[in-house]
Amino acid sequence: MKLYCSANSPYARKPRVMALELGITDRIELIDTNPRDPAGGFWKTNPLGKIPALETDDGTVLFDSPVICDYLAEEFGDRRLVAGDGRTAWQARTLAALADGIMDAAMLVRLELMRPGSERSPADMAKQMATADRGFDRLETLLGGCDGTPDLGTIAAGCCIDWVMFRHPDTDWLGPRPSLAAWQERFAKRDSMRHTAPGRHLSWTGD
Ligand SMILES: N[C@@H](CCC(=O)N[C@@H](CS)C(=O)NCC(=O)O)C(=O)O
Repeated sequence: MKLYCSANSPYARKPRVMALELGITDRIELIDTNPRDPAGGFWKTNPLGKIPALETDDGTVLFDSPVICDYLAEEFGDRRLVAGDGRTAWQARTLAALADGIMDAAMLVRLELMRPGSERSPADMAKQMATADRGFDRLETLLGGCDGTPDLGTIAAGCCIDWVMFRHPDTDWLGPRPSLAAWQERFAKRDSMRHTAPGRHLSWTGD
């Protein structure tokens, strides 16, 4: 299989973590992809021009990240990563949707910050940051006190927290949320999370 991804995409990190947890990295080739480059041919793989996308061995293309993660959990994990910590599968998927939504809001702010100042909307950026802030409150409610069992939800949450802190370092995301901070610290110690942390290289070991 081929996973179109990049080193720092938080959405693409989720299936990379899943593959490490499932022990199937030998079956997946990582293809470093700039999704915005029209010359690279990636838009033929995913017409939406977004990573991650997974091409299976029979040439089927799957996107977006929740679909790819579900596929890996169903096909290779005996559903082991579908839900942990006493969550139902629906609760785990909702936790993943919460994490994805926080990343969407924080990504919109990042994209605004990449525009010239005159083209930014401070009101919209404030709205998106407030969404991310409320999302972090909910993450603390759902994860504070939980152990670090990996599943569709916790993997998305771990990728989300790390990336939001990486790209928006001026905000103190975990200081006011000590039980989420404790959860994140535990989860970040997993090999799958260490090898894929933002700033590491795109490889299965991060080296
Ligand atoms: N909902 C999608 C979001 C994927 C996404 O936005 N990926 C970013 C990279 S972090 C991307 O490819 N952006 C390119 C663009 O929007 O032009 C998913 O979960 O896979």
